[in-house]
Amino acid sequence: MERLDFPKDFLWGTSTASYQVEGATHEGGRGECIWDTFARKPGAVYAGENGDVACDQYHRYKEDIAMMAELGFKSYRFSIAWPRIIPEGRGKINPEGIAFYRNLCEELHKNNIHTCVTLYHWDLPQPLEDEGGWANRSILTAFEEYVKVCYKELGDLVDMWITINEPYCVSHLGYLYGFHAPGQRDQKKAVSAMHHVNMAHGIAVKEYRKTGLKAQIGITWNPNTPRPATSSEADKKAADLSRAFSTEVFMFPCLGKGYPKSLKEELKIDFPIEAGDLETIAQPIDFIGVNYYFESPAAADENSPFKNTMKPFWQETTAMGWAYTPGGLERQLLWIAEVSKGAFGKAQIPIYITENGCACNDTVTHDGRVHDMERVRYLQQHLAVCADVIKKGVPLKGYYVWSLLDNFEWAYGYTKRFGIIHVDFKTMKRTFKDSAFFFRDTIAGYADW
Ligand code: GCO
Repeated sequence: MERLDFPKDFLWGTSTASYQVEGATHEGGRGECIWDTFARKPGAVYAGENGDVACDQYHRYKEDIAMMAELGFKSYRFSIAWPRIIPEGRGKINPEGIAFYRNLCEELHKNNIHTCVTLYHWDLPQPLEDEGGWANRSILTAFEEYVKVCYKELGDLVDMWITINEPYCVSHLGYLYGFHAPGQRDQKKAVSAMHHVNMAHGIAVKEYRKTGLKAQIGITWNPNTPRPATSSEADKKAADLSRAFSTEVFMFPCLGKGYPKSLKEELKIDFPIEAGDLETIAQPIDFIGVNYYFESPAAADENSPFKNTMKPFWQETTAMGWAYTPGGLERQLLWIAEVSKGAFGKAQIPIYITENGCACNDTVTHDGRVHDMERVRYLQQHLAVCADVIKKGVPLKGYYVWSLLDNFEWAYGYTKRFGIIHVDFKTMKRTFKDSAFFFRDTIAGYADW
């Protein structure tokens, strides 16, 4: 029997995001966001599905919090919908939006659950996209206005702030590949968005420090740290370039290292940097959030504009077609600990896994249960890596499973179930899956599978 030991103060959490779980998109004074618009585009989202109802957490948050408390989770990571706070993106503040998030935070604290709040998890107010969105530097004044409202109105109830969720998805998926809202395919806009999302992070940290509030603040990246598909020099270089273009482009400026030189030398990329920008971006942070799902093999590809391509997986894959690669998590965490060592004069920067989990084809069986042992196995493999890297000196302080609930999985709609709680999207009935009970026991210290 293998027993996994986690530090007594290891933070066990679960994650969601506003557009994926809240619903009530036309309620409570909320304005339109880019995902409302994108989901109406034919073919953009599976079967034209959208977040109008989602998991209806806007109305059912007390039930969800009670279920989290029953499982023993100590922290809930959720995001604030910018269009609930400032419906037009700038200007008028929506008091109903403030009230909703205050009620949510107070209910969490009543249940001894810590609040971990993501300021931006992709639901940009549509009027700001109409101005050019993340590709237009003007977004920075709007984002500064927004975060200052959040700090002022919610700062007393938030234990941990995450500035941006996955800058890669904001810029690359939103403006380069078009898979996500706003669905643009324009490299110049994408490169501007990469820089502006880095700037937004720095501004958010800088403004937070001015408040004198004492919560931790950091950022969540979904680092892509591919392994070379073969031991050839060409594939090793391709893996390095892929990591630079999708991960170091965000991590390095934020850690005070500036943009990777290979992006200019190899890909001729110039960022719209203005005087003082790199200093603004490199604000000292209290933690690094990591979203990890899988590791890809990268190979050289001269036909690719980015000179690399991802090779198919040979491993077993989840319902998302993502491989089981727990070894990739170990390699990634060791790499992050190494490259962040000494940043801001700190020996180490604490790391939290802010998302890890998998999609499975879950069904409620005749006995009213969901036997998702595939997900339990995925989680066991990845938690074993977490326990191991801590022993190797990685400053891993907590783990948030993605996700609390089956929810709106972006362009996949509701077809990919990531929750440890099953949601019947017709009735909104929640059902603990076996993976929920697995977490209850793990959090309680019975990680002896
Ligand atoms: C992400 C987002 C989540 C996703 C989850 C599964 O990491 O893409 O933060 O919103 O739903 O990762 O893809």
